[in-house]
Amino acid sequence: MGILVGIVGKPSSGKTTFLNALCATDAKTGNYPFTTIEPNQGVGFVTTPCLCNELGVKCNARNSECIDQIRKIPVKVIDVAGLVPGAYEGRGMGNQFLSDLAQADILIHVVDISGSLNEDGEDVEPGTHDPMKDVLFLENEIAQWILGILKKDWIRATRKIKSERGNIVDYITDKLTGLKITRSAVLQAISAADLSTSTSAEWSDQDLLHLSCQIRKIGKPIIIAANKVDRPTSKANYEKLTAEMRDTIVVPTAALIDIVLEGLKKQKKVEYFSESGRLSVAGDLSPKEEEIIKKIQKEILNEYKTTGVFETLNKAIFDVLNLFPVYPVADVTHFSDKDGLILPDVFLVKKGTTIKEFAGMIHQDFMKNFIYGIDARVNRKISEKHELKSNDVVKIVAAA
Ligand SMILES: Nc1nc2c(ncn2[C@@H]2O[C@H](COP(=O)(O)OP(=O)(O)OP(=O)(O)O)[C@@H](O)[C@H]2O)c(=O)[nH]1
Ligand SMILES: [Mg+2]
Repeated sequence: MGILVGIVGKPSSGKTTFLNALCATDAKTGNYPFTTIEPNQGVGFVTTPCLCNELGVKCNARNSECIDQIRKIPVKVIDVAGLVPGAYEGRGMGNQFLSDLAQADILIHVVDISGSLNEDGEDVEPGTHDPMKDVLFLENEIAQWILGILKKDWIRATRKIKSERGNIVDYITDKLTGLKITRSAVLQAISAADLSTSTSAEWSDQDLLHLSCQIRKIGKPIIIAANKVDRPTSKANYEKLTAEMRDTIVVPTAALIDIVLEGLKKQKKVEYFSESGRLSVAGDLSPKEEEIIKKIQKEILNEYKTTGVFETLNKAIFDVLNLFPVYPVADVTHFSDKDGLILPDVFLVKKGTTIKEFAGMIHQDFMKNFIYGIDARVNRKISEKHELKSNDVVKIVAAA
């Protein structure tokens, strides 16, 4: 199925610009609310040092790319309509928006850190809107959405579970399967909300809200892109938000600046590497362009190193979801597949994934017919319960 990243936020915060910068797409942007109605999709790349360097081989990347020994792993990204207060009750683009996000594993919340838009995404005096409000509102909105799904039929269902000795964890998991929320996430959330599974028929509305907040945290974690850091009122807000958000990662971003630099790069006027933020002049610039470049170098790249777009995706995958790369091979001596391609594929794996589950990520039949695995780095047999770790290279031995 692969990982899906959802880009969310209020109208005009820069979600589509962010998608375009991240995925080199050309979706429509605009300085008015609800430019996006139908979701836009793209493919972004997370980067990690490729194992070809460490293992001293020349790789033949296939499901990913390897450039200068950096492995670029594709991840699907979706940019949806702006979210306004009351969406879960149908305001703005309402529930459609939410169902577009159902399959997302993580959300990038693009916030207008300059504080120049009200909660509906309309222009206000720059710096007068507190971005913290947007953060709290979005968390609540998603939790309310989950709560709405849980509450439907709740009383009847919990009575039935009580009388028939059913399992509340299974029931909730079942209700939320459409949201890609797993049984273990539900269990974790119940425990974090301090609820007892044996008394679900007595859980109060407040309990259900707490539970929904925990499910949201675990099942749809959020990373914040503090966007539009190029604007004068942004820096103070960015520092304030970072200080206030202890458990959430906040990355300063300037999606529009990335688009501007990529545009100049296309015209061969600059050399620019978005991932590292390296920028240099490569051709003739007009005085105006020269001024823009100087300003970007001084106010964005010197200050924040990069435009933050790629960093946000990398942090989302590696620091929030805690995924890590694992390379499957067929030949453990040459680290190649059966056709001789070296380190062709890499998969993003969750902590706790066993070799047998990993086999299932490659092909259902591999899991069904799994016999054992081999850790290719040391050429040692591993049993089905063995948990994978970052940068493992493994062979799966399955019955034909
Ligand atoms: N200064 C500045 N402006 C930006 C930045 N990113 C986006 N914008 C501008 O913000 C406006 C809205 O951008 P969009 O990408 O269309 O915003 P959106 O969140 O997709 O908006 P909706 O689709 O209407 O919800 C546009 O005028 C963009 O050029 C940025 O980093 N800096
Ligand atoms: Mg948009």
